[in-house]
Amino acid sequence: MKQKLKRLIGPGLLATTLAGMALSSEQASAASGYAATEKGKAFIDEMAREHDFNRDDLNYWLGSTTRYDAVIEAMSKPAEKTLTWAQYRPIFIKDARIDSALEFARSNANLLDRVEEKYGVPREIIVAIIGVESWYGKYKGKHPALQSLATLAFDYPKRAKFFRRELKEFLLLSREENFEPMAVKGSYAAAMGMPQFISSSYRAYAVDGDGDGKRDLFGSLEDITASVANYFVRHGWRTGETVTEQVQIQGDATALVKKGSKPQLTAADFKTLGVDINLSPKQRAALIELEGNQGLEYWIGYKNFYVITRYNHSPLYAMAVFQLAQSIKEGLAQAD
Ligand SMILES: [Ca+2]
Repeated sequence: MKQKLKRLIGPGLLATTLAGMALSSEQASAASGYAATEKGKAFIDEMAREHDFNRDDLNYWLGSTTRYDAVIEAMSKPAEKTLTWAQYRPIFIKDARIDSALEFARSNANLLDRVEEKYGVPREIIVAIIGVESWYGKYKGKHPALQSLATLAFDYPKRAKFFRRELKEFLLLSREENFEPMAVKGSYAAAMGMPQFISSSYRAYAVDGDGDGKRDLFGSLEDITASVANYFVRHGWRTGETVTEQVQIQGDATALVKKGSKPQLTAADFKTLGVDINLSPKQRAALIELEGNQGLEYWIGYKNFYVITRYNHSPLYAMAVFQLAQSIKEGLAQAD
């Protein structure tokens, strides 16, 4: 019902009309693009059957969508997997980005007051995330989201399951937020808007900060900042707690580092490396190893560090966000 109304009034009207025309002509029974593939057909069936999408719309969208090689190439070399911390850090922790961050924080000070108050996530973290993700909107992504997702869902077996689900989420999101699916742009993995939410995150965690009834992560700073804060709250951010701190270790850290970013280590575990940390009996932390300019660095990753990795699993990413946030905090304090 909702979809029907939207199709009548929304930008989907053109698509529906075109698809309808095409289907009524002779040649049109020969589907094209991903609509002509077995995987595409099965997907169309599923979306029509289980989610009540119009088949003509689905055929038009996937029929106009073909394999996008640039996305497959990009997927095989994300910076987080090929760079060391020494190489990764200067991409994000540099004067130009810190200046943009401070400018963003200052010009949105009142908004950030409200978001911080409501969600308990400090402004420097929210501002750092938006800075690392899109440099305050400078890099929101130029890849057609539908084509990226369809390519990864149907032509990239390694991550097909994940991206097929994201493709589905993307169409559901487009229907809910009244996006024209073929017009939406994103990163090569179809992360969207200033905070670069993938479709499932957009649906689950984006909020309507300005109360206009839409969740607009492309243009509304109220929606964008509230959505980032909400994402952190929903993943367990603990207001006021330490994120991470650097430590010196003695001995071989391999076994503890291998446990990953999820806090699982006790104070006794840290003691085996000569590190004295204050953890309550129930509290756990992680040991993060980074290859810095001066050799290996070791950092204690507390719960909030892990929460940052829920945004992007790489510890390099979480450390970049943390250090950019520190620079923002210091910059704002100096100006006061
Ligand atoms: Ca809104």
